[in-house]
Amino acid sequence: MEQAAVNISKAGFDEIRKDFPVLSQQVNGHPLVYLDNAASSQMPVQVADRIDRYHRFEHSNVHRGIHTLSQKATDYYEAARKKIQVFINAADEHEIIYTTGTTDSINLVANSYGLTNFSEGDEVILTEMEHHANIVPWQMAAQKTGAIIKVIPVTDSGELDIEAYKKLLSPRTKMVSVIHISNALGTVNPVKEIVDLAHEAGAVTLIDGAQSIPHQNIDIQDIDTDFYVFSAHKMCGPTGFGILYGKKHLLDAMPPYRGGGDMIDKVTFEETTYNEVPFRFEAGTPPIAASIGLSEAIDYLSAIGMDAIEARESELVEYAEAELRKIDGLRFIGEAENRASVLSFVFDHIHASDLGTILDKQGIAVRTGHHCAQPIMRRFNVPATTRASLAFYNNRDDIDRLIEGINYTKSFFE
Ligand code: 7TS
Repeated sequence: MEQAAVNISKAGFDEIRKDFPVLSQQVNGHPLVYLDNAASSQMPVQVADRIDRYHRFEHSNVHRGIHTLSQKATDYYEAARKKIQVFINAADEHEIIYTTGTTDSINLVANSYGLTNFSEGDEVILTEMEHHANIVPWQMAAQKTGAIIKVIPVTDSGELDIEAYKKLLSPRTKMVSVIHISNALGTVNPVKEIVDLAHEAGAVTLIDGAQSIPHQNIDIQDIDTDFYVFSAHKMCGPTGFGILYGKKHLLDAMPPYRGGGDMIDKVTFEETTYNEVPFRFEAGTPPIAASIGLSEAIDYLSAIGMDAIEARESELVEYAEAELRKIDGLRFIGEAENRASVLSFVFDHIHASDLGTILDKQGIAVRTGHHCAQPIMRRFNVPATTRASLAFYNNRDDIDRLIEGINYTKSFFE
């Protein structure tokens, strides 16, 4: 039976935990405390049920069939595009391209836009806190074109050095590609300012929104970025699906990245002409069920309200930070003024993986390691951190359990 999303103004955040059955299980003999939301968030039953119903009763391939089921699947698939457009306030639904996730979206831009627009000596500006997904595709494009990667440094508190960024910008800057919220530090970057400065220098921008889309209201037209990318699985949706938003005039001028069915206009052995945007970038049978799942996830998040989610998470982060600060020997990596949902920390005498393993034995799921952001680990001179990352369905009890777990672990090392 399908459940309606909880009305948060009536029910309060603790009520919504019942939408996430995964949270009420025992792990290693303890009630689960899930604090690995930056890696992947959990899926509410409303989204799981919607995907299940599609598979049971509605499945067919899209864009090809004259028959009713195929037409319905196409309608759902395209309605999801419209839903995503409205959710991020993009100007046109054709600016929404389906990909397999943030990584895939960046690879698409680096290959399609980068390989056509970069030449010898052109510059791509990244930051020291990027996820590898926003480093490696640009390096690969730079190797092929002779472009050069420049890096905005990070201050001791984990913020971008905006003055250094201004100095890096030049007429040679072709692309500025920046993480919105750091998955390793939690820093919220001033993306509007970064985009404005890039545009003044004549550069194009990409914002990696993998960690921002689940936590705050995103208004693409207000940020005015040229590209914005995110993954469904970090916002209560399914894995293997994500979005590339791009300004229409840029997408229209970009060549396809992958060839195959659906992305063509006419094919002969001599020549192929291509379909219009966004279909030009969606070769082959697409992730139909996943698009419907993301659409349902957006309905779920919207019913709660992104502003309410942001406020809830800020309150939890503030509480967690204050409680963690009381633990002797704990050192935060990343203490930006403007920080969201991620708490990364180290102890001098406890390795992160030991801490993570002992926490897991107590049913507490955190992530340890370099978080696919090795350059920022090097910047702070640590091989790894322990990272607790929060979602709106976490509560103070989860944080109290984390603190207890850390104190228990510490007792082994003293
Ligand atoms: N960019 C950022 C900022 C991310 O946090 C991640 C995933 C990605 C890109 C890649 O997303 P994907 O969906 O294509 O894999 N971050 C993490 C993390 O912090 N722990 O596991 C995955």
